[in-house]
Amino acid sequence: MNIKTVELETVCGITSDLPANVHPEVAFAGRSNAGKSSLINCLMNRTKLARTSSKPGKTQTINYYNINDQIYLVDLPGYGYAKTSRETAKEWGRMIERYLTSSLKLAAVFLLVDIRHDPTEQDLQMINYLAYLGIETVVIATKADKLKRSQLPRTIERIERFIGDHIEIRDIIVLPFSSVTKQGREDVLDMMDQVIENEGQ
Ligand SMILES: Nc1nc2c(ncn2[C@@H]2O[C@H](COP(=O)(O)OP(=O)(O)O)[C@@H](O)[C@H]2O)c(=O)[nH]1
Ligand SMILES: [Mg+2]
Repeated sequence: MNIKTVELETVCGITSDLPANVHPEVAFAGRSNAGKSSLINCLMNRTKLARTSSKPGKTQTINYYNINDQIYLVDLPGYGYAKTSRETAKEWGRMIERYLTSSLKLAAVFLLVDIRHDPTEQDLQMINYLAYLGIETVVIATKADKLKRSQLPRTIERIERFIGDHIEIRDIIVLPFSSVTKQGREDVLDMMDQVIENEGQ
């Protein structure tokens, strides 16, 4: 898809009502520091749309970006930040749960993991929960530029196997991505196109 217009249309805090959007939504989730803000900026061809940070755990809102008046890119708060208090973590859980269970227009979730590490316990829980809710899920392995190209296929396979070994999910797709080289950018945009197309049927 071609990005013509992007507008941060809605920002939801812990107690805000979620918007009743007419366009389909794709949501991006993952642990803090996985590279979510960088990926969103890369997809949108902006440098400072979503705030990137070396200090994780800041964003505690759900941000809705309206793209071309066709689809919403939904930026979910990152989880798993070590310094987050238990209370904040609980609030985060409730917020995500509310989003995932009540968003009528949610079409797919992209779950980001750092390609250099095995998915965490929380990543696995998230994948399991999404499967339980019947939400289409694609795992994005970020920071692919940190590996040698020759290591990529093996690493992607390893992550797929790791997920398969830990939870009973069939055919989970793991897509390599880099916001530095833009590898995987077209793949994600194509999947968003597919969501728009399916919506029109
Ligand atoms: N080399 C490399 N670094 C990345 C990539 N994506 C994110 N980073 C770095 O990882 C850190 C966290 O990125 P950020 O997008 O803020 O992660 P978020 O917390 O998930 O939103 C920052 O220092 C980024 O520069 C990538 O594709 N390649
Ligand atoms: Mg971020």
